Amino acid sequence: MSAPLSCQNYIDGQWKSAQSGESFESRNPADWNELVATAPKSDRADVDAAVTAARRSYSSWRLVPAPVRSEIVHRIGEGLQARKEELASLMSREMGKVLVEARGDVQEGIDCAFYYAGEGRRLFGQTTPSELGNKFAMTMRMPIGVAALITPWNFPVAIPCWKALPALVCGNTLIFKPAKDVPACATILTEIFAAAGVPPGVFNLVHGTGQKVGSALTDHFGIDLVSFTGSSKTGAEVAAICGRTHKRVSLEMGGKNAQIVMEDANLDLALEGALWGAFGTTGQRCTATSRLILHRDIKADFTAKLLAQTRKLRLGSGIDPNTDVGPLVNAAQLDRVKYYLELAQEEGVTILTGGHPAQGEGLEQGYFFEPTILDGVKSEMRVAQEEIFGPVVSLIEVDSFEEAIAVLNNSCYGLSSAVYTQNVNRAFQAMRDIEAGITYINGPTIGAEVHLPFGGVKATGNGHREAGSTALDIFSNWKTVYVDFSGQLQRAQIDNR
Ligand code: UN1
Repeated sequence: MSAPLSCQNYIDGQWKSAQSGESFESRNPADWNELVATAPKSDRADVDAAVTAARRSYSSWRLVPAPVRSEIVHRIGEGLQARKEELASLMSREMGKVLVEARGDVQEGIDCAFYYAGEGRRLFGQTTPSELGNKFAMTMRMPIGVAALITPWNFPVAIPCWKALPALVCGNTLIFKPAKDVPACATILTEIFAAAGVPPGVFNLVHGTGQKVGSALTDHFGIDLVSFTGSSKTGAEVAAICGRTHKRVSLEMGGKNAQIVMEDANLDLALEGALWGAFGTTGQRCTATSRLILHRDIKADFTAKLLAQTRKLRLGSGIDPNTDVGPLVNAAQLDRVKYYLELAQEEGVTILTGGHPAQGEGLEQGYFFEPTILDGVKSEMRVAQEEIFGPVVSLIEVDSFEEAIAVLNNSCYGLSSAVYTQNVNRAFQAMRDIEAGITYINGPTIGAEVHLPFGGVKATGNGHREAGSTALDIFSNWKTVYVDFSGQLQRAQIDNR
């Protein structure tokens, strides 16, 4: 057990306590006796200080050439590589994910850094002919200003990197508000940013709750943009406040992702995909597979195999290399999953395995829940409609491919989706007809890569796409520039030919 980390805010290049002097604790969800960190319980006063620093530093940071800004982003990637193991084990202790996945989370941050480091030498605009002679027309990307990044606990490194790195390359200054469950990961990440040479005030860290820090950032007139990942309920509140205060807002919210398995699928492959998609990260991904839509011809066989494999999954601390499934992140998440299991019973579904907080040696002091399979689920039931964010998967039987697509689309969310079929026609129909931001053919719903757009439709998002070159559209404004070198007043749209 390592000594607890004493985290601080990072404002204008200085590590500081909250002005209130108060703090909160971060504990290991696999063993709540282990204190992982303490962190400042910040409020509006700390947010004000961070906004002042970010606004002041914006005037110089926006003028640093983008290739120079991206050299710093490259060094952040190197810093993440150098501290990967340390960060991964800290992450596993702080929010519970198994070590291999924690390494993957850091790796996603590294990949993101090297991708956006290259973007500093592109940031392409367009040149296009003018309708008038001796006149030049072009577009260029301009930074937006001060951006607030409000991030969740399930990807404590990858998601802040998805947001911060393109935002920095575009020339914005930032205030990072990590989820209150992961202050230690956020602190190490901030140390890496500072060591890479991000100037004081350009990247600020303010710890605390959504109610205090998140809302102070969202309604602050010194903030130009909010990039939020979290629940659809909170996202709707964030969007409403940003609407009233004229901010750009990018929202990445819930999912109720489904994997379809057709009767022509490679069943062993579909089984591996389902296990990984449903129970990887203890189901705590916004891309997690929470519905399995199974063709009736293969359902019995597939379900029997899935059940056998699920029963073999080993629960435990994420640090233990023998663990397949770690704990839920906190007591509130455990209560949420328990609530949905009660609801499932009221709705009359069959619990094939799991269904309870897990008992057993080494699990007594953690938020463990048994990997759970619900059978006999109907598409309209609340367990099939609402995001659970835990190791629970619902089986829905269908009679045809058309019905499978209709069931998949019967959701207010639309993030990720997967179809297992060996029929190329069905694969292409699925790509066309599925209502989701991401569709996998013969792969699970989780595992998006950083150089492609990430985001969803319907209540999952508000039209933006993180990652890839599309993230640049969140963090920059287009400026259109006309240069008239005729020496005369030329009037566009006036018929002077
Ligand atoms: C999330 O759960 O919010 O596609 C992000 C994936 C990961 C990212 C998930 N690369 O599953």
